[in-house]
Amino acid sequence: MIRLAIQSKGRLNEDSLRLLREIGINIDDAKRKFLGKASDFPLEVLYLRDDDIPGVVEGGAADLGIVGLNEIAETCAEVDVVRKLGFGQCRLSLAVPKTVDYTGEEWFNGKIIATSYPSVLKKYLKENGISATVREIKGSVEIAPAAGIADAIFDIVSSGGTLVSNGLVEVKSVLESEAVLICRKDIPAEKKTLLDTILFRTDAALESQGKKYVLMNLPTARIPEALALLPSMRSPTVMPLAAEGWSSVSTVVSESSLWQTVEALKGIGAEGILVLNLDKVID
Ligand code: PRT
Ligand code: ZN
Repeated sequence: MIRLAIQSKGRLNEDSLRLLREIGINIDDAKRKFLGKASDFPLEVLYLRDDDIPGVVEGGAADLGIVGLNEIAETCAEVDVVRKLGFGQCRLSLAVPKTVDYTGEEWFNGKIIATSYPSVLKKYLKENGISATVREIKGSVEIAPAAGIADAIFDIVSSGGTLVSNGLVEVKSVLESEAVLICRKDIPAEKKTLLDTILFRTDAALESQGKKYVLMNLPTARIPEALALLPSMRSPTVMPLAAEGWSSVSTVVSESSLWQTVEALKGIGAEGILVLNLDKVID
């Protein structure tokens, strides 16, 4: 049995449970207890506040955790970050009221900065020779300048909408964050085997993200041109069709280049192009 700590509610909860489902681990979550159990994998889920996850994994009360890199940086917990999970992207940034005459980082000297991330901020200020007062606030940090509590803030930014609606401007991104899978340092051998299974499945789920499966019919004579256009995993699959002089070509294309690729393929005579979702990619 391996124990995984995830956020009980909040921004990372749903994506954490979705990832578990994608890798074939289903939790009976109906009652959202403190401790849940998977029905189809030897795994327990511990539901915690995100701030507590790094310390609980470091101490061994949970073997694994899903948490933002920002929380690991703040708690300085001694854990291994084993995978970046591709959700919960945000950054920890310094922001100032848009009305001030911001001249550069030296502006912060002598100023008061409100934050829920005092450790990360103090480390940054020290490393950059900035002498500012750090005022720790739990929650609603963005209202601190307007409330006269601080001159500036150091907080999580995602879309930036919260800053704008509070009359603040982001001036320095200090830490890029996303949700990560963490593991305790001294994981016992029998649990390591379960971790390896989880990582194998997670990699297959992550690998399929942002990818599409493309299938098309193409005049056989144009296949060399198609091959030059298609950056496939190994090489595209080419099969002859019943109709003389035509072939079926299938391959995996990244979503970011999907339309350019499809348009180029049409340009060389591809027909009946199908674009399908990919569920898992297993190497
Ligand atoms: O109760 P608990 O302690 O578990 O939850 P919490 O309230 O401390 O955290 P929660 O659920 O808000 O966030 C959990 C994690 O999600 C964070 O630690 C980050 O790793 C990640 N994350 C990703 C974010 C955001 N995006 C985010 N936008 N965490 C917080 N925010 C806040 C941000 O501070 C701002 O005030 O959302 C607001 C909106 O952001 P904008 O820039 O999109 O407007
Ligand atoms: Zn929290």
